[in-house]
Amino acid sequence: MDSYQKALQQASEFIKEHDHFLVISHVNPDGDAIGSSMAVAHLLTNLGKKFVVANEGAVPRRFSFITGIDQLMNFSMEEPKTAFSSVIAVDAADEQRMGSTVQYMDEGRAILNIDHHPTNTMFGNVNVILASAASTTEILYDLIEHYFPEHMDFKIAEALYTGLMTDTGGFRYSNTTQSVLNKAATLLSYGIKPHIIAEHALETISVSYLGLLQVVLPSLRFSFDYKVASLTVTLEDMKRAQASKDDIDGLVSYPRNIEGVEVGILFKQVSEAEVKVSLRSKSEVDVAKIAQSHGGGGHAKASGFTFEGSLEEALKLLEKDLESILGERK
Ligand SMILES: [Mn+2]
Repeated sequence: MDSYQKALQQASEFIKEHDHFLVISHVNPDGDAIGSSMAVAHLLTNLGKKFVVANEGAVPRRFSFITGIDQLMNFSMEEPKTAFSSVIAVDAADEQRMGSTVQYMDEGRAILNIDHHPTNTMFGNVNVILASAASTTEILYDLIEHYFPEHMDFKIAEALYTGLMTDTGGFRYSNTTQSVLNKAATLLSYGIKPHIIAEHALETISVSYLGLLQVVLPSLRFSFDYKVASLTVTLEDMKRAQASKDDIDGLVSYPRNIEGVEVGILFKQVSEAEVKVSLRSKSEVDVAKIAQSHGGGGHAKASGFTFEGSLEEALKLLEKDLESILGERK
């Protein structure tokens, strides 16, 4: 049995042996974080276990179609009644990524950590980390298929598929493997409708999203002979477009998708002295390394970090980083 199979077995034992779980993912949850949380929640329900599934931050509207999503508590809005001694963390690379949810854990808590981020710090008592997995839901698929096959159902399939689909950019990114498509195909046998999930999670755009795009597009900036493109979202832009946090997700695809561009960047001003930097790579440039060198994390092709300083300073910092990788600025 290889180490991944062994970890899956330990995870199955963790789930069987414990009860009254706190199920959490990362702050500002994406499709994989939410899909993973809900898949675990439905599995625990099917096993007759008690749990609270929660996050710091609201569920983006495009994921509100997921069956049972009302169970997902937003800990920045409401607090749980008790602390938890058994925790299942999904799609969270480190304890900071879980935000304030960690304060609801008992001191001697046991954590099952399931994730696909190569930067995962192995903070769990049981760690199931597979960096080659396209999504955390792909790992959960393996876990459920091997150890809880009789509990797989429509609700779990819908949640797993959502994570697989969103983390592969609708089965288009380089992490779309034969195994991903085989798993997606098997999930369809539980009655889920891929066009409906895609319509909700990928296709639908809000009026405020388009408004924000309109305001932000003039900030498009190229450097390094059109190998790097960036967009900037200021606090003023957010106000002008009456946009919400949700509306920012996906904006980084615009610079990334431009013909010839290798690295796409989104600079998002969080406050006068804080900037969130999202990095996307289409080439050999490993953007996880850049993010890590500034205290962030992620994958080789998608990463991010928070910078303490002004927008101008953040732009300069990235230029310096990329100069050492891409050579002299042209
Ligand atoms: Mn993920």
